[in-house]
Amino acid sequence: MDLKILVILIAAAHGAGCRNAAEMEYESLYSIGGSVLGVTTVVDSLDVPWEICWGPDDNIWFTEQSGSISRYDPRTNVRKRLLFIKNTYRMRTSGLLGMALHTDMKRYPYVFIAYTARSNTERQVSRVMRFTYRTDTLTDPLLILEYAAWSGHFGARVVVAPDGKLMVATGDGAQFENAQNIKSPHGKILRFNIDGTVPDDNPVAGSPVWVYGLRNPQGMAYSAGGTLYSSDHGDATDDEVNRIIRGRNYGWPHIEGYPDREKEADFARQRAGTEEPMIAWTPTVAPGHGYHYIGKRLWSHLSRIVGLLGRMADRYKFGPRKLILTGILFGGIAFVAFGMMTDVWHFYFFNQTCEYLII
Ligand SMILES: [Ca+2]
Ligand SMILES: [Ca+2]
Repeated sequence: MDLKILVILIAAAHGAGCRNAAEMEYESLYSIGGSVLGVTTVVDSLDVPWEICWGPDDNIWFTEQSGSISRYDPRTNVRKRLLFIKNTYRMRTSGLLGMALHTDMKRYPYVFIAYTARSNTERQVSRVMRFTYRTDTLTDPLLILEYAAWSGHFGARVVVAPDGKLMVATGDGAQFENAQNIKSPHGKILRFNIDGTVPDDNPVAGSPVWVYGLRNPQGMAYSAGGTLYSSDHGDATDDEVNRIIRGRNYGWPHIEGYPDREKEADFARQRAGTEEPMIAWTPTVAPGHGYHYIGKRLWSHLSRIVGLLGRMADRYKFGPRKLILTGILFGGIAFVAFGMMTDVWHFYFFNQTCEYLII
């Protein structure tokens, strides 16, 4: 599989005075309004990248599903593998998936991952792990959670919350009873302290469950104001984006999308604390990860980029379903990309074409 990280550089308004952009060789160059936008591949031959994030070292960190955690320095063009997790169990959508770097790595040099492992028995298991980052390597593995894995619906997005807690989105494992079972870690968003213990102020004492009733949440993002949003893959209908509120029930499998059928409305009436999505899509769109952006000028740029990416989807054989605009909801934007502000805007994103990434 030959997957890539692409970078889009957007020159500052009116395309002037942009040294980095001018030095870059582009595969494509676009003019959008008063801005210049160039696209080039910076890393290729990847084995299904699943997570990408900007590190405090101004490097791009990313996971590959086969078990690699790597770092790419956009200034030197050097890619370095930091860790290969040998016991990764990769089958269709399982493997090394989500990763989050602590937002204050000087004090807390921690990297969190969610992956599927070969256990000591015949069966595969899902794990949430913490590693400590030390000079070009990841050491001191700490197991935060190990739980049952089946053949799909792994969720596996991890983020560090503004309050320093670790949030983990888990899929229901395609086992219908899991999402509404408060004792199961599946079909939930879980909340941990970064040492793996359960915070005292979680909704249920001693339980990592923060919210429940989810199917396969693969996207989480905090807004600048500290609100957590999460996308959730629906079944044949009703992909969702949810505003995550402590202790709420997001309905699955009894409610798909809005509670607009009689049985769904009954369930919502009978159960306190059910929460309907901010938006639901039918036909489904398979929302991936999300990123929250603020800034009017950037928003203007991004609105146009999303349109452009739609066209690039054909050119680079993106699944169009991978690109999703939720900016109307967030007052920002969400798609598989992120940015850094210098005199140019940088957006790195994966050219993901793996048929198993969306279910
Ligand atoms: Ca729902
Ligand atoms: Ca419905």
